[in-house]
Amino acid sequence: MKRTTLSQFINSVTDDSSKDSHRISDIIMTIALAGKMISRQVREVWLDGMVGETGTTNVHGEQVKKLDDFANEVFVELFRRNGLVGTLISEEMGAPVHVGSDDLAEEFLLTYDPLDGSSNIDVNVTIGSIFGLYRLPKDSSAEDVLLQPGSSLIACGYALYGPATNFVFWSEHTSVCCFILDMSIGEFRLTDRDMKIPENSEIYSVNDAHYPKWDSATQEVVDYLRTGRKESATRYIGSLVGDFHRNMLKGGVYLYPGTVDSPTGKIRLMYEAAPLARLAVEAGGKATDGYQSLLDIVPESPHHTCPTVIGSSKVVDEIIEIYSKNHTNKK
Ligand code: AFP
Repeated sequence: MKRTTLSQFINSVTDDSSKDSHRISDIIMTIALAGKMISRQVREVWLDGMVGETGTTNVHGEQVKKLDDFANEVFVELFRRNGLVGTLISEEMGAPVHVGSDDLAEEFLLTYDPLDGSSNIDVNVTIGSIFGLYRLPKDSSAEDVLLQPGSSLIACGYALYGPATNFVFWSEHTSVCCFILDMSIGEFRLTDRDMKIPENSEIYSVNDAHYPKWDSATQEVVDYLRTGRKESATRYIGSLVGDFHRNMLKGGVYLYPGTVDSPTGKIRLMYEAAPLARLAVEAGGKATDGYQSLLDIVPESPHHTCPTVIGSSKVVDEIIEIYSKNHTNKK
């Protein structure tokens, strides 16, 4: 018996009597399609001459890769055509883009990092697309209505382009579930309908080269992870989504702390930190900026960045304790 396909799975969790449930299912299927289209291009990148940069920089001042641009356009094109969500916010677009085609669409905001870890594109190392689907307050006229915290996510997940392509998501109607792309039929197949992150692990993922620029609390945290626990191992791909996926399977913690020069760090809240934080929490893990849950932070702008710590609950608890001890000592 072959494994359940994504379409079969989505059909089984969709409430036939609810327009809302149908809409969420259609949105998830569209994101999975985007994942398949991007996955195909990632595999052809060397043959299609799509390596390298476009020569432009994005809103974060980073060089845009040709594949970043392609992946962003895949999302825009698919959602412009079907009009299922009101607004898109992407790492690669300076401002939110309106694509909705009916009243129901206006209740949904889709945020995404079309290609996370793009510095790894040209070296054939795992990258992925991260998304968050937010429900917007009804009839709100406030201008900042798009600035939603991770606690108002109703679905989130990622497509991972590694040796195989995975699609992992959580929604109001499901647990965290994992699929793998069956290339022979072009469909994702279910591998786990209730993913749980191990409670503890020796793995930590951080860019150690930033050590001299961290504050003393963060230095203490990383010293502890390195030498203060019974066992310790560093694994850092440089694609958050890749590090996150490994940690979901094996346990571990991913950290991207702020530095003295850049206290909020680099990870974008609305389409990187919050969606992955929500997945981790729904899978039994934890997520913090050191002092508060990542799910409680209300973004000040679509591209808001925040210090990020996500992973196995026991390790994250230990990290929170070190931060809070330092905070108390400073008072
Ligand atoms: P890009 O998607 O712009 O490549 O950023 C990737 C990322 O946000 C995250 O996926 C990595 O873990 C992190 O940056 C790597 O940053 P450092 O090179 O500073 O470690």
